[in-house]
Amino acid sequence: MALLTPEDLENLLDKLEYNEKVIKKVTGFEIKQICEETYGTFPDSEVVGIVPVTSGNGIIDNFTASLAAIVNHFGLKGFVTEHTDISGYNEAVSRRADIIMMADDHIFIAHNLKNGKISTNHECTGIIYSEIAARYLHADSTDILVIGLGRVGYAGASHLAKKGFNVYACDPNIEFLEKAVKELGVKPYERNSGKKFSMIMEATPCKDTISEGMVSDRCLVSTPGIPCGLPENIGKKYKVDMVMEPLVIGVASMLYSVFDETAKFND
Ligand code: NAI
Ligand code: PYL
Ligand code: MG
Repeated sequence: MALLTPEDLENLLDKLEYNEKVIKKVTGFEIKQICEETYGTFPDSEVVGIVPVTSGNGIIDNFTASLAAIVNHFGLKGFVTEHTDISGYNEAVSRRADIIMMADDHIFIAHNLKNGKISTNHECTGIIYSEIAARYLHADSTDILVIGLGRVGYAGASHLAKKGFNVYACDPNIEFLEKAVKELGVKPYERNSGKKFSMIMEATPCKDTISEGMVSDRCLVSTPGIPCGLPENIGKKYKVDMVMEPLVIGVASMLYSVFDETAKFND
């Protein structure tokens, strides 16, 4: 399990502001619009209780404070409980939280206590980063490459397959690749095939997973992966557009996934 570090969380809202500009430029949409359309939901002044969890590797400095800043950035009222773990959960409920957010080393959830909806950061991150890639204004086909078929990548590949994209994927874990071929109908991508892509979703914990042979003349790399999978020289040489940030976009996706459906989407 790749864990965030306090360094990853530095200048979070500056990184978000930069990525929001890129997303607007390469898709024509704001991140809020993409989230609203992806889930058919809308915020309604929900109160979000954020509970620090001490299990495993323990508290990550600034993690829950970052979540509160993210929740407030998206117009909701967020608070971090004074207590941790079960005591913190109890405190959040007694302080009338509508949504609980908390993470151990394996799973990071958002749970809406009012409508029962619950989501995980991995799935929501895979969905939103693949949705951003899929909306690339300069896409040259419906072919899209997913690099990494773990918890995030598989969710992204599944989302794209459901939307009807021609999904290619690669992962050294043969079991994961075979599962995606069998269950999602993705095509295994051979690195020496010479096939290039204008849309790439990279979800691995490894750097430089993207090679020169993968990149079309105009290409969007949408990657939650930490560290970055796009080598700097390739990014510069091909003027690759890239959306990459360590937490906020995935958390926005989690929040929208547990909001109530909007009336306009109900008819
Ligand atoms: P995971 O460990 O479940 O899956 C990673 C997959 O990448 C594995 O199947 C592995 O075999 C594959 N992989 C490794 N090297 C590869 C390569 N060279 N080419 C193709 N596939 C390769 O990890 P998970 O949970 O899916 O997270 C993926 C990355 O996303 C991690 O770096 C994690 O820290 C990050 N992450 C970032 C978030 C954000 O908001 N930015 C949110 C959640 C995760
Ligand atoms: C949500 C991130 C994205 C990538 N890896 C995930 C991670 O770092 N998970 C661990 C989060 C632990 C939080 C700690 C706290 O401060 O409450 N239990
Ligand atoms: Mg993110």
